[in-house]
Amino acid sequence: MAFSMPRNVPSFNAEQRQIENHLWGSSGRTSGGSNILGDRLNGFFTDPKLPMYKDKPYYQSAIKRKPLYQRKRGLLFGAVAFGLVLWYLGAFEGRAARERYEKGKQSLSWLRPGEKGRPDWNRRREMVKGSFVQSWEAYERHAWGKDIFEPIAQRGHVMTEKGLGWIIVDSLDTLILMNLTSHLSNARDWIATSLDYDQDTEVNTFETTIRMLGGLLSAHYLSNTFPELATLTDDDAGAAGEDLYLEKASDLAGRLLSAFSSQSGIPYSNAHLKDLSGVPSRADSGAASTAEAGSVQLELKYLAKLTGETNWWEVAEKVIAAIDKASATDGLVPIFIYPESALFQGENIRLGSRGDSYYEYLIKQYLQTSKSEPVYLEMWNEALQGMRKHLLTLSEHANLWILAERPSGLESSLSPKMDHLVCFLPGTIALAATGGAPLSKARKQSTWTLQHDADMEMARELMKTCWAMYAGTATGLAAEITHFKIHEPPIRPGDANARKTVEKIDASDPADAPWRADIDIHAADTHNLQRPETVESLLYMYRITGDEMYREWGWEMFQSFVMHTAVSEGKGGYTSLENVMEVPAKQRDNMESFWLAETLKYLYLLFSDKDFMNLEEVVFNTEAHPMPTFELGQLFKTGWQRNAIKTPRKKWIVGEKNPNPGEEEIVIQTVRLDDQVAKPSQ
Ligand code: DMJ
Repeated sequence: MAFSMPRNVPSFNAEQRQIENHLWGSSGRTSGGSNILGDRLNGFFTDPKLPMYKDKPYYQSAIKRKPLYQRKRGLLFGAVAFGLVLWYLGAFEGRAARERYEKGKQSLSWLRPGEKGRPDWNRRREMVKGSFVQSWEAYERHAWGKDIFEPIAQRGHVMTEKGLGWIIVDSLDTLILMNLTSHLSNARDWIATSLDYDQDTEVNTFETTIRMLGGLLSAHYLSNTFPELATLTDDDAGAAGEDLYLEKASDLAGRLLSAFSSQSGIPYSNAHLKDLSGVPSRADSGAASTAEAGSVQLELKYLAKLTGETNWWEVAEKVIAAIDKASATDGLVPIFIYPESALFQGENIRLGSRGDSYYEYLIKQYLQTSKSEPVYLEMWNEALQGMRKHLLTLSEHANLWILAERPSGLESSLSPKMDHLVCFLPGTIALAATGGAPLSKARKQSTWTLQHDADMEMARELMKTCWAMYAGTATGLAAEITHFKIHEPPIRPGDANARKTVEKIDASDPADAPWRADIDIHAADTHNLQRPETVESLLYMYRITGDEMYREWGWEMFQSFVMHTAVSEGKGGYTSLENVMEVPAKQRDNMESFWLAETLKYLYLLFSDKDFMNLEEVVFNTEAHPMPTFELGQLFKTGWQRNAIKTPRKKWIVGEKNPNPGEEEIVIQTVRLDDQVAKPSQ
């Protein structure tokens, strides 16, 4: 594919910066080293050329402020007056929130439909679809074609000059699955006439791959494989061309390819869509997040399969080979990696932000090619054992299974916190154990072992913990991050002194139920972005175990979302929350695209028949876009082998003693700062 290559890289326009300030600045926090943090925040506030979009929590509290007494007196008076205004507005807002909530509660009586006997899952599924339609129509009315939607202000914004169709493209496959023909027709029309990737802008490689490339590829798959769903008229299909989604996907992928031009093949965090250059992260000393680097493979490999172009395949697997060569201990990888040298930065290990989907894509790559590439299963199993050994611990009062973090490496202490993002894990463990088959079927296979039973126990227990993160708040919705009280010293499940985990968790349990005493939500983490990970896991757990309890938990969550995140009783769409610990919950003004792409889709599938999107036939990418499993065939094979050296490689400075004797020389990491000369990192 040929592209023109102009060299000028413009600064982002003021409006876009404002949007990013709003989005990033309003995020919560998650753990990280303070230098790393400093880098991030510096980059955030000073660099006009920010990566396009990120859905990652940041420390807000770390912004340094001078003590008040050092400021001028006038400023102090100003601040007091400003505080009074804020207080007044806050009080006003509190009243408004209460009124909104009471009104909403009355009008939402349909939520408890008075079913007699067995729950009517078809009806519940239609209610989820109803919420999707409300969200979509509010977006159509107020922000059509925009990348960001603020349902309360009833407006939208683009993230680039012409916009990227962020919400439209991310929603395509949900529109198809829900059979929303006329809405899909509008979306398709917009893509055919307005979506143009030839833009002078940088985008985040990972986010654009999982949401946009994944969305287009999934729409291509579904519309070809299930033509009876959301069937378009001949005019619709003809006008835009049969292969509209695939053509757009190929164009976009061609532009993202530049991100993979680093020495090691680890992608740079950003890609410039027009000048086709990869751009390292301007934070984190140029390091990429390991989850981001390791979560583009399903999309690129499916594109390779569809087009027969093997370069996509090679690019994708080179990344995993490089991560493997960096030699994680017990399969657990630090959350940053340098694109040039493929050396890990720091020792922060977690399954939350920046770590999560690296692990998810290991097992899903194994399933994508119909279990014919054992290398990915081996890496997944190693990591899962590593999690048991280093991260799993029990809570103090109810012995809930907690998947904690090791912010300073595996030899240092546990940090007992779980990002909501970690809740993809229970479902993924169950998926790995059975390959997506129902448990009853999987257990009859000769390959089933006691280890698989133990893995299913881990999946069930972690699912229960994620449920407790919802059941333990006033709104019934989880906070962005939940901390837990754990035993001191920590106790692991299976240890001689480990006690039985609490059997049942219910939102109606009394205030002094022991499990409630284990949950500790910090003030900075109380927001809820309508994230999907827990309902995602519920879908896997329900399909695999057949236990209806998981569907019921999903139904409770859906009701809580409707009750607290609806704008104008749902007619205005649904939005994020500031604080899940208060009722009425204060709302934020942003509807994430993954509310449509993931959360509502997973709920819809949870309430659908079990063979609708059979888990043995599709893999969902990390943005919930289903793609088919396939055979390797003649064109493709695993083109790499695992690294035999198991000790983590250390970064070193040229001229110093090589800490990796016997290995090829490692090129020192270089960081490109803006458009200046490359400089060695510290
Ligand atoms: C989504 O973009 C994806 O699920 C990603 O893997 C993690 N963050 C959001 C949803 O929380």
